[in-house]
Amino acid sequence: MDAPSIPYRPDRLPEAKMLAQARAFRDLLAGRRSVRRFSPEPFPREVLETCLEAAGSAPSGANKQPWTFVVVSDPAVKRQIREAAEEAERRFYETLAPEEWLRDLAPLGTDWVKEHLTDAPYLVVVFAQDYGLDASGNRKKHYYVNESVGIAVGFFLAAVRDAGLCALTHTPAPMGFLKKVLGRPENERAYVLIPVGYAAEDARVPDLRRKAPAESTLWI
Ligand code: IYR
Repeated sequence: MDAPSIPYRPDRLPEAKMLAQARAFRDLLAGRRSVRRFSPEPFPREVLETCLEAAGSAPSGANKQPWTFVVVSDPAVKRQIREAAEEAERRFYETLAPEEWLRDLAPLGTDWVKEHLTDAPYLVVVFAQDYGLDASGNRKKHYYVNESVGIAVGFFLAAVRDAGLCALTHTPAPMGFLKKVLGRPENERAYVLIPVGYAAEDARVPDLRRKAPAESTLWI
């Protein structure tokens, strides 16, 4: 039996408009920077809800949508997350990180202090579902989980940028504490933690250079 389907006729653009839009979107994304100093100023919750809907429109293995977004705004929970993250990060920077890794991080100016975890109005904690659980607790297969969740996070970062807000893809190492603090079920694993908000007035970012197209693209 054929699976049910519906027609799909996405708008075509005239070529000049196609190029103009491609350039505008490239420029919008090129202006995105990872921000580590946030203003505590709030922004409308509906904007974040909408950006999360954009994230949820990402393609995923067998359309399983194997992600959960936990949005934290409760100051006590943010503080708990910051304390646990800083404890893990302090161990990383002071003992675990190999020399080469620390050298690679030096241009970013990062250290174990994570004020963004309490300053940003929202922390979006993304969980990957390694398998599904139905209502009776039976395991359901999920596919290409890391790829699917990574694409959803990419959609989310683009949506946040388009809304004029800033974000940071933060992966405190190790991230196991997030599952405990947020009481997530056995099938979920913390994937990335994303503070979202306005950049602080005095925020600065490293003077990074992006690869030129010829360094990353091959046309055959
Ligand atoms: N998790 C640490 C270290 C860190 C690692 C990478 I790779 C980065 O691109 C940035 C930081 C931290 O968040 O400081």
